Amino acid sequence: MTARGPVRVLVYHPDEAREYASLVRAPRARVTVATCATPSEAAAAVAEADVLYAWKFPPELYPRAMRLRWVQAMGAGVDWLLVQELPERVVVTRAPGVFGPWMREYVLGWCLSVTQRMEAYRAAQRERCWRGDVIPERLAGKTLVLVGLGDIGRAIGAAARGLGMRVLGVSRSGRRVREADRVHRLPQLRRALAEADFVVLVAPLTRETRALIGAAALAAMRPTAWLVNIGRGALVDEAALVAALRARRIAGAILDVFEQEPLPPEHPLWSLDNVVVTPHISGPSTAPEIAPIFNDNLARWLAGRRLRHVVDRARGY
Ligand code: OXD
Repeated sequence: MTARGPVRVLVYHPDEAREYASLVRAPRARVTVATCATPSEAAAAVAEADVLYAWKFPPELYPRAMRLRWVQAMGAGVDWLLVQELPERVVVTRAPGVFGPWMREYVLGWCLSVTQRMEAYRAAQRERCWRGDVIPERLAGKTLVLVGLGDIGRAIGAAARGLGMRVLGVSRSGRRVREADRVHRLPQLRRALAEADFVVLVAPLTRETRALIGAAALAAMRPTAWLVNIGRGALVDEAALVAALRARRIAGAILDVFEQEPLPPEHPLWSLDNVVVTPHISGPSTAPEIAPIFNDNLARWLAGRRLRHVVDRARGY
């Protein structure tokens, strides 16, 4: 993994490439930094790149990246990166620790909006109506099921327990973690779902997790339970979800991610009264938060040391 000569870093981001590039810290004699914001700019520059620091890099350009050895992802998920076109020799690194603090606030904020009956009070206020009959519930004592127990899932689990919730986890390994009262393996998913007041999907999208929440999983949930998806749209069979929501087989869904993004205007999820749609903002990437992770790894790369946060490409995360 030792690098020789100036290392060429290509920073790719549709809107903020310059900001990410401006925060790259490395001796200029050892590193050159180029920025690209469009696929055509990237097509012209990718052949020179040793390192890619990127958000949703166009996969069709990987075959031209003959020098490429390392990609640092700017986002939480790496499914867009782990494509066939990416040569085996390329190391992929993630940015753990950054997204959990954002996403735990998103999840608990929306869970609280349900238990605090916020929508009902706001609607009543618009009608100048005193709804003393609508009583909030306590989040404490309710059960949150986390499907996915990586650093983000565990950050959510810790915060939920801090509010007195019971936390059950579901993961591939079933390994116990401090942030959950109990952990099930994936094949026991439905057993966990049956106990949930809130189900939070925060698993990576892999062969094993694609369409994990289909008709059978939704049927295992209680009619009072809410589904919160902050992972990937394709973790859920959207047609089955729409059917379950329409039939009120579950209470509702808070959805930040979708099979197709932006969610098409004609999609039925927009108009269901038991659905909240947010535009994939639960864990935003910001250059100042990702930069220390990249800079630490870049220093390691220049020193010929092992990179941190390396993705297991066979596992998919
Ligand atoms: C993602 C992200 O990976 O929002 O989707 O970070």
